[in-house]
Order: sequence, then C-alpha cells, then structure tokens
Amino acid sequence: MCSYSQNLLLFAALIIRGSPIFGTIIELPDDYDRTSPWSELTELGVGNLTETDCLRTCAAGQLPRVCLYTFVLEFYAAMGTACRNCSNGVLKDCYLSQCIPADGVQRGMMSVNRQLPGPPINVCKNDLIVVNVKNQMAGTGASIHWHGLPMTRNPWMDGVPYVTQCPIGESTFSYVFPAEVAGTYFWHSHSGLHRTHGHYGALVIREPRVDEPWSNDIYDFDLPEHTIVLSDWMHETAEMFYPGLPSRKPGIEPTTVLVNGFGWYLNATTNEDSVNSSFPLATFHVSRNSSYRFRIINSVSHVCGYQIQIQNHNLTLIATDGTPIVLITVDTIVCYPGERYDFVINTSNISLDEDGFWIYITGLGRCKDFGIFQYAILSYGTNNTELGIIPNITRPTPDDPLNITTVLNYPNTTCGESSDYLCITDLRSIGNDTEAGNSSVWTAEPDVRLVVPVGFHYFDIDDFHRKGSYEKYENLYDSRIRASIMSNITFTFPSSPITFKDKPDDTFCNTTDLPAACQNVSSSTAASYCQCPNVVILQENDIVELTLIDQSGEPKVSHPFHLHGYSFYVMRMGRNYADDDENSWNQTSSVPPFKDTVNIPSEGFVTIRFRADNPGRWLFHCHFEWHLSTGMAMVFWVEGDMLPPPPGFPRCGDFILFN
Ligand SMILES: *[C@@H]1O[C@H](CO)[C@@H](O)[C@H](O)[C@H]1NC(C)=O
Ligand SMILES: *[C@@H]1O[C@H](CO)[C@@H](O)[C@H](O)[C@H]1NC(C)=O
Ligand SMILES: *[C@@H]1O[C@H](CO)[C@@H](O)[C@H](O)[C@H]1NC(C)=O
Ligand SMILES: *[C@@H]1O[C@H](CO)[C@@H](O)[C@H](O)[C@H]1NC(C)=O
Ligand SMILES: *[C@@H]1O[C@H](CO)[C@@H](O)[C@H](O)[C@H]1NC(C)=O
Ligand SMILES: *[C@@H]1O[C@H](CO)[C@@H](O)[C@H](O)[C@H]1NC(C)=O
Ligand SMILES: *[C@@H]1O[C@H](CO)[C@@H](O)[C@H](O)[C@H]1NC(C)=O
Ligand SMILES: *[C@@H]1O[C@H](CO)[C@@H](O)[C@H](O)[C@H]1NC(C)=O
Ligand SMILES: *[C@@H]1O[C@H](CO)[C@@H](O)[C@H](O)[C@H]1NC(C)=O
Ligand SMILES: *[C@@H]1O[C@H](CO)[C@@H](O)[C@H](O)[C@H]1NC(C)=O
Ligand SMILES: *[C@@H]1O[C@H](CO)[C@@H](O)[C@H](O)[C@H]1NC(C)=O
Ligand SMILES: *[C@@H]1O[C@H](CO)[C@@H](O)[C@H](O)[C@H]1NC(C)=O
Ligand SMILES: [Cu+2]
Repeated sequence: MCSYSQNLLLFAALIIRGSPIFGTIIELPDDYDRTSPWSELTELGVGNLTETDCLRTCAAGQLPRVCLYTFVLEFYAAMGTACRNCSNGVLKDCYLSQCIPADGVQRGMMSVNRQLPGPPINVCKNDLIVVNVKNQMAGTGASIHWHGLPMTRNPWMDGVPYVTQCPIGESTFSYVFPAEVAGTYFWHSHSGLHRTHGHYGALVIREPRVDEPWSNDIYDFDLPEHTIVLSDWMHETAEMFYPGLPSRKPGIEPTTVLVNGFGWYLNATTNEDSVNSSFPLATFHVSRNSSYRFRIINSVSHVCGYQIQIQNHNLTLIATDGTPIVLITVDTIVCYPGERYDFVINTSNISLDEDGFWIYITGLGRCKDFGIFQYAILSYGTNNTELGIIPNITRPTPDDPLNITTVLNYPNTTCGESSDYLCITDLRSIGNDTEAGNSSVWTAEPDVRLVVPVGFHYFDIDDFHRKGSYEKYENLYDSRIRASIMSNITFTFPSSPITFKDKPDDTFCNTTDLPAACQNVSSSTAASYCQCPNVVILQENDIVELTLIDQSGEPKVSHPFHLHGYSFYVMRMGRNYADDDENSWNQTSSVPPFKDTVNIPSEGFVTIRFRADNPGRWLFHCHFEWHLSTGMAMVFWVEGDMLPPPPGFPRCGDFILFN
C-alpha cells in the first residue's frame, strides 16, 4: 500500500515506546570499503557514541548508515527490583524501564541492556552494523553470533569462540559487518548456555519494497513491533542441569516458553496460571482491512519444536531463514530452534464482535508431554495501550486446542504424502537465485558427498567415572550418561581459534584422520569413542552435498542443524534413508528452499547442498544448547582467500611451559 501510512505508523510506534526520534545519524558513501569496513569508523566519529539511529523506512536511493549499538552483558534478575509492584498486579509497573517480567517468577539470569529479548536490530540492507559488546559478567567468556548472516570472507565477525575468535572476557569487543542480505535473522550468544539465560534478540534487515521479489500488494505493513521472538525459560539457571541430575526425571526440560520475553507460567494439569491472569502477555496491534507481515524467530534452547497458530487467521508464508519463498497458506507453522518464518495475515473479514484473538504456541514432542504452551494476543482494540487486553473469545487449551488443517513441518509428517501436512521440501524459493552459478548447485553432480550420522554415545557408568576421565557428557536421568556424536566424533573446541591457523594441522581430526588416542578409549559400549575438533576441508567452490541421518533413537526428539557462513538448498528429507530412491527427487524445474537451519526428521534424514564459495572456518551444529555443549558439531574449513582480520584482533590459547 502507500509507504506514507507505513511511515506514520512507524513514527507512531516510536512515540509510544518513548524512544528518541531524532538520534544521531551517520551516513556512509554508497561505495564504502566493505572489505575493511572498520577503517572508516574513527573518521566518522563513531568512537565517542553509544548508539546511532537506523530505524527508518528503507527506500531506494538512500545512503547506507552506520548502525551502532552498545550491548552491555550483565548478571541480572527477572522480576527484580526494577519491576516494583508488577508482581502485585500493578500492570504498568511490568513495563517500567529495566523490568524483565518474563513469566512472573523471580530468577537470576543474564541480560543484554537489561532487556529480554535483548535490543532488537532493525536496519536497511547495506547499512554497516557495529555492535560494541561489553561483557560485565564476572568470571565469564562471552560472544555474540549473528545467526544467518553469511559474513562473506569475514569469519572474524561470526562470533564463535575458539572457531572464529577468543571468548570476550570482562572487556569490550566490537563486531563490525555489513547488512549483506535482507531478511529475518537473530543474534545470540555462542558461549556455554548463555543463550538459555537470555542472550538473544532480533536482527531484521529490510530493503526497499521495490527490491522485494513478491508483488507489491502481498502486505501493507512490515513493522518492527510485529517480530515474534520465541524462547524457552526455566526457573533455575541452565547450569543446574548441565550435565544434569540423576533424580530429575524426565530430565532436562524447560518450564515454559516466552513470546518477546512475556508469558504466563501455566500448569498444564490444572490449566491455571500460577501468577495471575492479568499478568502481561506479548500483544501485537493490528487494524481491520489490512495485511501485516510478521516475522517469527525461534530462539528456543531445549529439544522441542513449537507450533504457532493465530485464532481465526490463516498464515501466508512468504520467507524462511531470510529467503523468499513461493507463497503458501497454512493455519499452523511448526518451527525449530534457529529457524525463522515470515508470514502475512490478512485482517479483512475479521468479525467485528471480537477485539482480540489468541496467538497459541504449543510445544511438540517431549514438550507436549511436559505440557508446555503459551499465549500472546493479536489485538484489534482501538485502545492503543499495550496493557491488559484479554480477548473475550474462548481461549484455546491443550484439551480444546485450535484445529490443524494445513501445517508446515509437523513432526511426524511423511514427506510427499499429503498436501495438508507439508515438509520443508514442499517449499520453493523465489527471487534472483537462478544466476548461472547457483542453478547448478541443485542439478549438477556434487564435488563432495558427505553422509554424516548424528546421535549419541552412551557410556557405561563405572567405566565413565574411572580415575582421570573427564569427557563432556549429559546425564538425562538415573545413570543414563551420554555425549553427542557426528560421524562417531564428539566435537571439542581447540584451545585457540581455528581461524588463526594458516593450514589444518594434527590438532584437528575427522573420519579419515582419527588421532591414535581415539582407538584406545576403553568403553564397554563401543570401541571407537572419540573426542576431538572434527574439521572437514573443502576446496573453494566445491558443490557439497551433505546427508544428515538421525541415529539418536529418540522418537520424540529431532535435531535442527545450523550452518554458519552459508545458506543451503534443502534437497530432500524423509524417514528412511536406506529405502529412499535417489532418482525420485531430482529437482530441475524449481528452486528448492534455501535455508540456514533445517530440522532432521526424527529417526529420518535430510540432504542439503551448498557451493563452498565463502572461504572461512564455519561451525555446523545442532541448535539445541545441550546437544551443542556435548559435542554435536563439526567445522568446515573452506579454502580460499579470507579478508585479513581487523588490526589488533585479540588472540588467546594455551600457556604450557613444557611439552
Ligand atoms: C567525537 O569526538 C571528536 C574528537 O574527539 C569530536 O570532534 C566530535 O565532536 C565528537 N562527536 C560527538 C558526537 O560528540
Ligand atoms: C507498591 O504499591 C504500594 C501501594 O499499592 C506502594 O505503597 C509501594 O510504594 C509500591 N512499591 C513500589 C516498589 O513501587
Ligand atoms: C500443577 O497443578 C497440580 C495440581 O494442583 C500440582 O500437583 C502441580 O504441582 C502443579 N504443577 C506445577 C508445575 O506447578
Ligand atoms: C483459511 O484458509 C482455509 C482454506 O483455504 C479457508 O477455508 C478459510 O476460510 C480461511 N480462513 C480465513 C480466516 O481466512
Ligand atoms: C467482545 O468484546 C467486544 C469489545 O469489548 C464487545 O463489543 C463484544 O460484544 C464482545 N463479544 C463477546 C462475544 O462477548
Ligand atoms: C485503555 O485501556 C486501559 C487498560 O485496560 C484503561 O485503563 C484505559 O482507561 C483505556 N483507555 C481508553 C482511552 O479507553
Ligand atoms: C475443529 O474441528 C472440529 C471437527 O471438524 C469442529 O467441530 C470444530 O468446530 C473445529 N473448531 C474450530 C475452532 O474451528
Ligand atoms: C501424527 O500426529 C498426529 C497428531 O498427534 C496424529 O493424529 C497422527 O496419527 C500422526 N501420524 C502418524 C503417521 O504418526
Ligand atoms: C540477478 O542477479 C544478477 C547478478 O547479481 C543480475 O545481473 C541480474 O540482472 C539479476 N536478474 C534479475 C532478474 O533480477
Ligand atoms: C561408528 O561406530 C560404530 C560402532 O563402533 C560403527 O559400527 C560405525 O561403522 C561407525 N560409523 C562411522 C561413520 O564411522
Ligand atoms: C581430515 O583432516 C586432515 C588433517 O587435518 C586433512 O588433511 C584431511 O584433508 C581431512 N579430511 C577431510 C575429508 O576433510
Ligand atoms: C535423476 O538424476 C540422475 C543422475 O543425474 C539420472 O540418472 C536419473 O535418470 C534422474 N531421475 C529422474 C527421475 O529424473
Ligand atoms: Cu540435537
């Protein structure tokens, strides 16, 4: 529709939130040096600022800006002192500056700028993003990863400790990188379990409407406040359950799930919330006779997918993981940790009897058993306050849920069998990705074919706790002790970042080059247990085909895998790799979905392809925090010229006086 009303709404949103409207604006020449963007910042006077203003309607012909943010990382409290009387039902106190209400339960956490989620980044394509990360958490090493951004030839800014940088001690680290591609992304910690504690936030890169591949009328509004960040939440700190406690069956589980940091703490047995039902929920304001683009970001840490529905509204999917897709309308989206989905809702023909509808989020798999579900509100109220709109339409519950007619990504879906239960491979990319080089990625014979089984190695308890054994592990409950494996290797991080090495050396390993020590590990359950930095070498521009097979043997758990540095084509997925007929899935006529995170169907497989055209050292891993922490990862070392590191890039490593 008209961008004028969009501007007005944006403007109004800013006034409501009380943010500065005219902050500092720093523009860049269109042809700024993207190969060493940090070199211009001093001249531009960025050094003495803490933030600059970048939120605007992205229009053709605009100059790019420097988008500066300061992230202060702290130990903090949900429902702490900043929340005053929020816990006593004084709703407006829940919105006070620095108050993190979460689900109403007090707990220690880690925050960025005393917000949950942390500060959102909303910029235009080609802007230069600068984030000064100041770690004030005593005794910790921090990092921030910019999930989904390719960091072309610039792994230095990818934010993975011991792969691309040293952990950030109690000091400041400046991330500087261009907003290369438009779409929905997010940022999160890549250190320990810090993401589970609260270190995550939205990162959205917009571009002028004329540059988007869809027809201009598919939505009227694309507003920053229509970003939905999902995260799970516990009432204890995550390390209480790392590695896990023998008496805590069913084991390592979330307590609830939050929407933009808000949620009710619901008891699935009684269906009562244990705080009080006037406690705030995330509220998304819309008006009738219009259409709105929403963006879902799944920042969940535990082993579950989540189902998202909006009462009386269909969801028209338009993009996944930042990449446009051919429109497809569903009523239910299932998304896994690390994934993003953009969808449009149409607000014509919405009953005038209702002033609000329930957005209903349900945990699947094990989280369905745990009774994890949550609400947010889609409000048509004319009352523009964020406070306390409770729809008077019936609230869906686990006993009286919203119906599913058409759903994407449902856990037990058999791909290709039903037009209502859709797989990721039923999606099609659109946009300018039929350039000569790309089309061959999904039609050509790959240069490299990798088949990587993913699963767990279970230890015998007596053997495991022998003297001098310190393998990393998780304890599900009782004496079930295990580590995660890919190609039979538990990934360990080396003691200094892989990016610092000029060439692969014998501190790395992989299936063709296992260290001698691996063969000797005595374990009653398998002879070949191995912990080492699993690094696979790829030549620049190789077409790589990678098949992941879930061998973890847990019917209700499935592993969402995320590749750094790239997006990949999702070629095929299914339940039985051995029986799958390769010839039945040739994709020549249409472009497969292009994503950076994909869920392996439980006990099934997924095949992806990418062209290794981004030299660097890139982590590839399961996006469940406990699985990554116990070794479900590997690294691709892609040969070719990378950008030099910024001057003075910090270094770290072992200090050992003897060898
Ligand atoms: C930043 O510092 C420089 C020199 O120290 C000064 O010239 C400039 O005015 C300062 N800019 C702002 C916005 O304070
Ligand atoms: C909470 O509310 C009570 C009265 O409703 C008031 O006396 C008290 O000062 C408030 N506390 C805070 C921390 O605002
Ligand atoms: C839920 O309610 C049931 C029944 O009152 C109670 O036994 C249980 O402890 C509650 N669960 C939680 C997590 O509060
Ligand atoms: C949603 O889509 C279904 C199937 O296309 C249709 O029958 C239904 O009327 C739609 N609902 C709304 C609210 O648009
Ligand atoms: C729901 O609330 C709206 C606005 O408050 C009211 O006009 C409408 O009658 C209510 N509908 C029902 C079914 O109670
Ligand atoms: C808006 O809603 C709030 C909370 O329900 C209420 O206190 C306030 O009076 C309403 N304002 C208007 C203008 O209706
Ligand atoms: C769900 O489906 C059932 C059976 O088809 C139907 O009776 C019911 O009205 C539907 N509920 C909603 C909320 O559409
Ligand atoms: C998939 O799950 C749904 C809902 O739990 C169930 O109704 C359906 O039978 C399941 N399908 C298969 C093939 O397991
Ligand atoms: C696709 O991209 C290429 C290279 O970036 C450009 O030359 C070409 O014009 C684009 N095609 C379309 C249809 O936009
Ligand atoms: C992994 O280990 C198992 C058990 O030792 C062995 O049977 C299997 O061949 C190994 N797989 C790979 C890919 O090395
Ligand atoms: C395995 O690692 C060794 C040593 O780092 C390396 O020479 C070899 O190319 C690697 N193999 C693969 C398949 O990447
Ligand atoms: C799929 O591709 C293979 C190899 O390129 C070819 O031999 C086979 O005939 C193709 N199958 C179909 C169904 O097109
Ligand atoms: Cu996993």
